[in-house]
Amino acid sequence: MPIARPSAAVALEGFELRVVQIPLVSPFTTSFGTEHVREAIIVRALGDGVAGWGEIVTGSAPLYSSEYTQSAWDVAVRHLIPRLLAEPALRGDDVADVLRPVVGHRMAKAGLELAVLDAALRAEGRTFGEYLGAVRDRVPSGVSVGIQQDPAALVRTVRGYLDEGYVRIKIKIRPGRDVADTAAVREAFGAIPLQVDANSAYTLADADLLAELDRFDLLLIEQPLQEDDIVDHATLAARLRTPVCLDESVVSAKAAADALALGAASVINIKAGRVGGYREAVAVHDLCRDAGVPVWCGGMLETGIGRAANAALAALPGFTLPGDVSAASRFYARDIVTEPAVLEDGHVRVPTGPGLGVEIDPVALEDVTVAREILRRGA
Ligand code: SMG
Ligand code: MG
Repeated sequence: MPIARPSAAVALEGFELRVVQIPLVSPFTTSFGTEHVREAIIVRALGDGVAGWGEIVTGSAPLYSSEYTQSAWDVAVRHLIPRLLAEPALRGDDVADVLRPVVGHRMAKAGLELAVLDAALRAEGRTFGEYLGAVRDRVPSGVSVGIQQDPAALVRTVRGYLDEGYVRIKIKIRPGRDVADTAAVREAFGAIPLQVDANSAYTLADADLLAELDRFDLLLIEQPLQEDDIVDHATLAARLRTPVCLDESVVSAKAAADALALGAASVINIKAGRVGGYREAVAVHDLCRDAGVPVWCGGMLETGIGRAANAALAALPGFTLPGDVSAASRFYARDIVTEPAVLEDGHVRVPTGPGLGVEIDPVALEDVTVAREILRRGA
């Protein structure tokens, strides 16, 4: 079900970029490091009487993927924004095609696409969910739990999230913090929906160890091997009973199709930033749906802007597993939108206002902004 009706065109006058740094309510530890502050780039597309918001989900260092704040900022300023401003008027639907000559830099492209789409849809009075093809007004909410001090601390942390109502738990694992951590959560909470995410921390030589996780009846193991290890993932998947889900490896609809054809994954995590935009994310959704492959919506610790977009995306019909679409309070004491996402009965609502359906809290945004630049047409 490809996007049925394109967005209106916007006569773009410029873009505003901001680097924001938002403190996390608690440190977030993955196999590649610990974050205390979320750094991201907030985009504002400035049109003729309209404006739209987007978010570039890069972090401060190239650890999850090769992109990071300064690479995204540089490519946006020097290459991507000039291409967009060279168009007299632009539909959100055309952003990906205009930016296609630039290789890679998918998160940067996705954030710019989102800002243009938001501007166009606000002008039309249409919601982002309608535009994408959402079929639900709320989505089940899973939570991603970082590596804790020890398994006992992990159990305490997970208990807190279960008490809040999260319907699925994902725990981060790394070598040395895998089987015992997973066992502790299984033993403490019984048959809860549980999955693990390795963020590329293993190699095929760890296959026997990873097979020990089979006994925990996990929903899936996410990205055990490196981004480029598609063939190794296929070899591993054949040795595990736990379904293999790919995150980092799926950088496009083509990459998703290839991974499925090779048997490298039986579940796909969809993140718009990682695949270069929301339209490409819908393409991944569509091909998985046609192939009968379950998908779920990943998260990049988004602010209220990207979080609203993810809720809309996760409301598409092929998203049959709960996503990492949590309440804003999972990460932030203070979001940059006036109505941060909240957990209601284990679900997050898909916003219903025009465009992304969230309004920016200008004071909160200003307070977390550490760099700002405006690029205008013809300047
Ligand atoms: O937004 O809830 C969230 C975070 C979910 O674990 C999460 N994301 O590999 O899936 C993943 C990680 C990547 C984030 S590290 C910047
Ligand atoms: Mg992941």
